[in-house]
Amino acid sequence: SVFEYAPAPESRSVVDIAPSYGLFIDGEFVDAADGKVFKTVSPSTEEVLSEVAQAGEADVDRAVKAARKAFEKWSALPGSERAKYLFRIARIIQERSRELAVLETLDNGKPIKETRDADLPLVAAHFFYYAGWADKLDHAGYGANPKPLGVAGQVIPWNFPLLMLAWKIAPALATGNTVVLKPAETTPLSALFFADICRQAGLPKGVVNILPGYGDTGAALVAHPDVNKVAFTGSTAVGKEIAKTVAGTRKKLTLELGGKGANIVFDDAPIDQAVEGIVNGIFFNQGQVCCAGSRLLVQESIQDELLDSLKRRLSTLRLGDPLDKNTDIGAINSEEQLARITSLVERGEAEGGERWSPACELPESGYWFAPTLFTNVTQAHTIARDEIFGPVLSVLTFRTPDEAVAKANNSQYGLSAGIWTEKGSRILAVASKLRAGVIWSNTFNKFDPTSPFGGYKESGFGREGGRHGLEAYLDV
Ligand code: TXE
Repeated sequence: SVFEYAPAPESRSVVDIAPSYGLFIDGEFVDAADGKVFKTVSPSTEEVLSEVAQAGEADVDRAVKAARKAFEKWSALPGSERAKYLFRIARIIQERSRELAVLETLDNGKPIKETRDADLPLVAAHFFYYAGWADKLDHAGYGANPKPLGVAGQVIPWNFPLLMLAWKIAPALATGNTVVLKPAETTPLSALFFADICRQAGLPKGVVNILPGYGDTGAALVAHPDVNKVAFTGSTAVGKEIAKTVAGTRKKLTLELGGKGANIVFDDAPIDQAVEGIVNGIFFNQGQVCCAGSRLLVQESIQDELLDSLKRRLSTLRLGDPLDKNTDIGAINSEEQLARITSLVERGEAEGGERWSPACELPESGYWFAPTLFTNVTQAHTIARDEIFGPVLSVLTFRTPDEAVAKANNSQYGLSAGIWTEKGSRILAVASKLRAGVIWSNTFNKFDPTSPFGGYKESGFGREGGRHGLEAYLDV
């Protein structure tokens, strides 16, 4: 299959990390105008990986100007020509996927098993998928000759650094827009490697610009008057700030924000399969996933059996060196995120939740959190309401399907849900009542570039992926 790629990466020596990186503007790596830099560390060891230029307002302006200039030619290319570049980028990603998987694991802390088998194949698949659309936009269902918007300002988080970049950049380029993207401050490296891949692919200068930096860099990008489209994935709080900035301008906006996904297990569910799905739902990427199944809703009659199996399974998970291909649970991305998780877990205990973790030794350096289960949780508890964004599962029970639906929908968020049952009719009935943008049945955290992804309620608006993902980048 075209989605297969290089053999398993095994050590950090497969990737050559430079001691310092510049901003990527107009096809060149350059210093920040004010010379500012910041360090990026490996969360599993706290080792400094590299020093990265930090973009300020002047750099944002320079990058947006480069993207504006590039837009004239890029948008005028026939779609079939843009497709060639995107296919080339997709193939280079496959060819360099060992490097990229190791790099992502080092900078983010997630297990190599995940970067190798999930992130990288999905990144390549996303570019292949949107490459395929570039010459078919007349057939996207939006009428003949839909127009690109112009310069897209894109701000992404640290939990899937390269995949979020792919979700943002691939549809933008396929539709003829140009891009200025700000990666998260804790994970700039794979985006800078991607910049190098753009050069390798011969992508015209200025079509993609990468500006590492903190929140103020993102804020300057979003506010820049010559940006036509803003795409953001991150916290609900920052999403609301961005919505305020964009209000009153003609910028088009999509927001992909937090979640508190319900994983609903009925009494007829295949228990072993459900246990795997629950584990994948909340411990994949240490739970730092917007669509994580962070609330387990289990039918009361099978609660004991399910929790026994789940605890046995959790006791087999291996936590440690993310570059070890047997590792299931890697490091938390940053000290700040670890502090956030810790404080919410303490709150969970203070409010009466019962905390359980398997016996598990945490490495001495780096940022770690053991897989954690909370029982004795009610809907009023903070840990049942707030996004924890960590390896922490809150268990609640229900008796009837209606009660399951009511509890699942009792959230400010509406991003994801899972339904576990053998009954097809029940899957359809329950799914139709859930207020969530993505619903899985008898599986969880499955992604595919052909499927639109996005939220209801405070999880944001707009869709990424699939044909719907084109809409965000076109005037139709
Ligand atoms: O997010 P931020 P943080 C949630 C999750 C997590 C919490 C905080 O619950 O615990 O958010 O994480 C940039 N204008 N999610 O603090 O700050 C920032 O530099 C423009 C869910 O890391 O939202 C980074 O590039 N940009 C989420 C990006 O926004 C700004 C993924 C995300 O950082 C900015 C991440 C500003 N004012 C966190 N301030 C998901 N939906 O998957 C910051 N940024």
